[in-house]
Amino acid sequence: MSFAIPRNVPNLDSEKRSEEDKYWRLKHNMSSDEMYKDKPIRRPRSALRKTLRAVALLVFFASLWVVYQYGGQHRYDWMEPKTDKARQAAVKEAFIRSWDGYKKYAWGYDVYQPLSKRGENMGDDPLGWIIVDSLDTLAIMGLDDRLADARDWVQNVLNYDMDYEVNTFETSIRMLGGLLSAYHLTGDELYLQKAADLGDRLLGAFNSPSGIPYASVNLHTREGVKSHTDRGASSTAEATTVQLELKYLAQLTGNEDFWTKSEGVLQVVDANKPPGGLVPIYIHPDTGRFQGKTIRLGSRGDSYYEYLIKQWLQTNKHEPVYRDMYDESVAGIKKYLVERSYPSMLTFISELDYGVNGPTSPKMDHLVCFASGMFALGATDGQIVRDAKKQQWTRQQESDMELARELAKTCYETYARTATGLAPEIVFFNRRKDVFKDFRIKAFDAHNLQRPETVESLFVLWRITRDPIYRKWGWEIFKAFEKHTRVNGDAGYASVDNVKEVPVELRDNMESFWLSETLKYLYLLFDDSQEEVLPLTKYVFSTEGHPLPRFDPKFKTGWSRLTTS
Ligand code: DMJ
Repeated sequence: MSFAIPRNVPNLDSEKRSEEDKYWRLKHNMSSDEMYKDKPIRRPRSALRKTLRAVALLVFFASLWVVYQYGGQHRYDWMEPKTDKARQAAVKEAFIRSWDGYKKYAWGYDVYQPLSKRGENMGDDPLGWIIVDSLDTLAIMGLDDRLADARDWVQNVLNYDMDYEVNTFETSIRMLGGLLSAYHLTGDELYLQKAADLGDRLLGAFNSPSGIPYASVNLHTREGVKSHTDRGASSTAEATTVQLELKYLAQLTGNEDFWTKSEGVLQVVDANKPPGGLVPIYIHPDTGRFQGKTIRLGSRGDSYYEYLIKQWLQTNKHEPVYRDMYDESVAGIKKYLVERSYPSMLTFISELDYGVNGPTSPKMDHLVCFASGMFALGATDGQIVRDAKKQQWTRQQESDMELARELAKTCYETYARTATGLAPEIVFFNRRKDVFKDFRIKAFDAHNLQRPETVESLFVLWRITRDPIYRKWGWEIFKAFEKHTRVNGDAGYASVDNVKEVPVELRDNMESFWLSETLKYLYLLFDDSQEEVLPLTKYVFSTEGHPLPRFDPKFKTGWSRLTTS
């Protein structure tokens, strides 16, 4: 049975208070008198006074202690579910609250503003940004009625024949990935039809001189559109993070175009021979050459590395070229980017603004936190460590697992060490021995957009190590989201303006990845079903958290590397 967690409301009015009392009584099966178990029995007057005074003092010091220990969290902890099952139910409740708020106030819109309780589309017509991105989470959580509402909308409203330029990458990972995962989980042909139609339209983005997809594509004319900024360059991560989706679509439909166009991108990237397998964050669709020297595992660089290892796993290891590229990149990351902070020696991944021969910058985006799960996945291919060790266990696997664990700890600390318990968008780590704070958060970077990368890695590490610490950390993070990002009333959850300030100022936006990733990963983190749900040995999770099955590919890799590591 699931139950709702009352919010932390510092000044409860009497009506709310009595509601909460009622809840407490129900939960503990008590009558209203029984609630006050510490109520003294009648005694002679003087004894009564003394006892009262002692009780008052006790209560006073106990309250001081509680405030000191928990600060504003006390009311929340009071109701805290203790078992994994109850915690999973609490995550599901948060999803339901988010979904129902969206349904009530912004149904069908692409953007949801839970504070002003309204929605907006990005173009003239809706793309299904929130609904399509959430289909598989609805299926995984068994929310069948809500999934039926969503399906109706997809069938009756969603039409991708729109004269509108969409971002190629975002539309692929959120819409195409969402539809494909929903098709796999439900077997409902509607989702495959929509995916095939959308995939056809997206293919226009690849008609560039180099085969590197344009940043955008018009869904009606199917013409690719160069980025209006960055001198027309596409982001490297964006160009290289559509392959899982398009390859699965090729496998399902038998249309080889989806396969060849998407894998061709990796051939072009590799032909640049990036030193250490570390790619600059821009690549130009006209030339297929990298633009600029900035290298990072944060924005515009991140999922390039993620999709190398996942492409290898997706096709049941039939395409070793991607494993080879991945291994080269991990060696490069360890050589050029892994550093430690003072005083706690937190492992972090720095950035290179001027290529591999330049100095590193100790800046780390929250986005980088996906890499912990990626290193673990790369070390064991999704198996539990103890099983992987039974076959072969190399020094590289050991070191990748260690890096995965260390980075997960760092990412957790970026939550645990703020006033809200929520991580900011970006931190700067400290490399000076005479400074006693491991990282600082600049004012401009202090927001939290409900991003999933840390809980995603905690989920992967839990599955791979079975170390309960990852559930413990995941629960702490969920509590912080619950406490600070829940919107008053029934509208759902919102982003936070500054994680260093309590009480928080909320931002009027609820991201679709809150539903497709953050809450899905937290839900799966606490799952204890007898038969493991979506095992990592059979599935790859796309960069948007959409589980796609591994398969023996119909099509073969049409290229090989010019040089290998
Ligand atoms: C998601 O859309 C995806 O995880 C993407 O790869 C990175 N950014 C967001 C979540 O932070």
